Amino acid sequence: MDIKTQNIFEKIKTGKRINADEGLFLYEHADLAELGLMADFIKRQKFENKVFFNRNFHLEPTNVCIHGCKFCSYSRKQGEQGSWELSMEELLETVKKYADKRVTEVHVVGGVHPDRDLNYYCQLIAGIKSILPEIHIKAFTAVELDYMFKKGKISAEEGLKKLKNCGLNSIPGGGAEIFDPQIRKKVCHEKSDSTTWLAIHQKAHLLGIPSNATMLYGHIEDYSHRIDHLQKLRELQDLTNGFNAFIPLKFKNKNNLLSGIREVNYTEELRNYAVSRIFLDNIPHIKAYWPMSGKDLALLSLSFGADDMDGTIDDSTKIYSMAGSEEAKPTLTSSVMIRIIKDARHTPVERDSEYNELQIFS
Ligand code: V47
Ligand code: SF4
Repeated sequence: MDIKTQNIFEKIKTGKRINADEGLFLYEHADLAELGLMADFIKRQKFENKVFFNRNFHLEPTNVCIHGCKFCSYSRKQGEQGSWELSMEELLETVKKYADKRVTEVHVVGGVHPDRDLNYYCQLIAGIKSILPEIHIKAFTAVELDYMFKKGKISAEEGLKKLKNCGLNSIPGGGAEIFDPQIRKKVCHEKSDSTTWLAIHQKAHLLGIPSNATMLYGHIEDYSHRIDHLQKLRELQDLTNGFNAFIPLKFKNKNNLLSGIREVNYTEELRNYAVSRIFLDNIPHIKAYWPMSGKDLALLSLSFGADDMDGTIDDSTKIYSMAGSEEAKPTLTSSVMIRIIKDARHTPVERDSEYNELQIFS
């Protein structure tokens, strides 16, 4: 280990926070095995050998979207070939299929549809709760929420309160992309800016609605933009402590306007997991989102700081298969999830959406 890495490891061992320059150094120069060692040290201090998962499914009401993010392979304009707009009845029929399955969470996410508003989505949330009263509803990125609130001429605070009253439990981490305004302008100039994303999450946390955060990386950003992104999340978490998990999302290049960009390789993905774990000392969970990265890489990332495999999914999301993920039909039964985590020599723990431990499979 060189002297700078040794100093950083010393800080980690004594529970001190690393700064932006040190984060940048790790991205640019650190040896991958040494990064893994440091990230795994932190992960084990927090959770020992445990790896979390839940039983969940996704509900994607529509892929019609007013925005045209260049990295997106999923959105379509209204009426365009490949677009879908599920009716309330169709959505609730899908939910009914889960009445006799042991799922604990539904993740609702979709395009920013021009005609659907806060009342519509409140009705959807309440409808889901009437069918599955115990389910945790994690719904709507800050970008979808921003549109609902603006359309309804309602403040974020009032809008979030209304959704919470209808049954919303938490907010997923999507829409964060990369906070740097110059990069954001180039890859998703139309949608909510980073200040708005952060403000909606802050408001949610203050209202007792926890959330997750993502970072879309591996396109046109450089390491300094990633550190800036992580720093903004760390600062907000210092204020609110409302983020449960951070999910790094590697840019996938199929069927979108950035298809000319080569995807980063496995070593870069592992580097990114490790730096995220080391830098984000105040966000408890680092999620390896296997429908995006593939199961094998997700399992490897568990030795590079990640502690959470998200959930069983039940082939209910299309975002990543449309962007070229190797997981064309993402589904894991809980028994397979348990087996692959055990095969990687970790202890699987089924969790609920607030990370309460439901069952340990030791
Ligand atoms: O915001 C879109 C990303 C996100 C591509 O909170 C892409 O538990 C890679 O946020 N390549 C939505 N990424 C998904 C999301 C998420 C996923 C899993 C768990 C949670 C959680 C949240 O997907 C978007 C965008 O950043 N995305 N296109 C692409 N081509
Ligand atoms: Fe719309 Fe989200 Fe795709 Fe952007 S990433 S075009 S906001 S669905």
